[in-house]
Amino acid sequence: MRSVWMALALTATLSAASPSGASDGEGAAPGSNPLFRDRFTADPAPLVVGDRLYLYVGHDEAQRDEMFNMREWLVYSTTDMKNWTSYPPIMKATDFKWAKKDAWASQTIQKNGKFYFYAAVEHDSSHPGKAIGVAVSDRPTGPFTDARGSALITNEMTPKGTHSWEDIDPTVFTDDDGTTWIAWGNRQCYIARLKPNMIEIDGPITEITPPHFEEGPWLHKRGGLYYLSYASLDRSTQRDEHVSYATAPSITGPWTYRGELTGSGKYSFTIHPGIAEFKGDWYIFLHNAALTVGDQNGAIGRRAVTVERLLYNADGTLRPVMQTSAGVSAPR
Ligand code: FUB
Repeated sequence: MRSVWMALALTATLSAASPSGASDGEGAAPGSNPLFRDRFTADPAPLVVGDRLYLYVGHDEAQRDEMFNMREWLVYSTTDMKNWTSYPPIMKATDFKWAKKDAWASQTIQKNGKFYFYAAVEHDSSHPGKAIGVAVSDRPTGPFTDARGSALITNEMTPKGTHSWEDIDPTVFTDDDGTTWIAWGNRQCYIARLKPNMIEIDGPITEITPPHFEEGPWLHKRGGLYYLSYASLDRSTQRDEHVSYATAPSITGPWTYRGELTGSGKYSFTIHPGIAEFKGDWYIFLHNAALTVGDQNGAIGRRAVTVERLLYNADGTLRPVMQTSAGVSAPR
């Protein structure tokens, strides 16, 4: 089957061939974008623990025209959104013994005194296609170890799906009643309840695909309103992903499409939102492909994470977000 991703990869690599993007960041204001300039990072997923925000990312290591080369996940932390601490890699894709490769998008959540890390990887030939694993640690900075010894979600569990990479990009959210939900997908968006042990699906998998859904769902709640933000692609008019969102009065819906939240990430086909409230302010993390490291330009597989403030209107809708160079270094 011809992969849409492969065609888009070529387009995105070519369009990224001539950026005079951000480079090593010497002299860059703390909090300006991209956040990390010594290596390529993607798929940002924030987690707040006490007075510290942890940001989980995939490590982009694509060489030349390679589409993706992602072998491990990294974590950074901050207490002020401006100065970041880095740590050793928290896990490799192949630390899931049943996985072959591809440390794709992830999210970590705290529950029962532990940290649960959900991540997309390529399964071995026993369950071909992408799959979602869950790993656990006593600390947000890991190291994380496989919590099951098998995938939590495999391609066979979503049989109506059209392609082998549909089960990616987990987002996890604990509701006020203590129930944790997991949503994920590419082209189709699914949601299911997790058992209290956090490592098994509880009950049915429901499809909730919103308009123009491409991938990268992110669940959050503010006041009484639930938000499903996601990388969207209107295939009739757009070449690169934007971020769109839907809202609902409950985690089980009904979801109302609210339109686009952002345009595309500079030079990037993908964009991947991650949202968190930290010390009274809301933030949206994204990625673009505007960073140059050494002689390597940004590309579909050489991305860089960014952050912007996320603001709400009085009715709970979100104000449009622009990816900027100043990021949160800009005065309010
Ligand atoms: O980083 C690999 C894939 O690209 C992610 O799983 C998607 O969300 C897109 O960002």
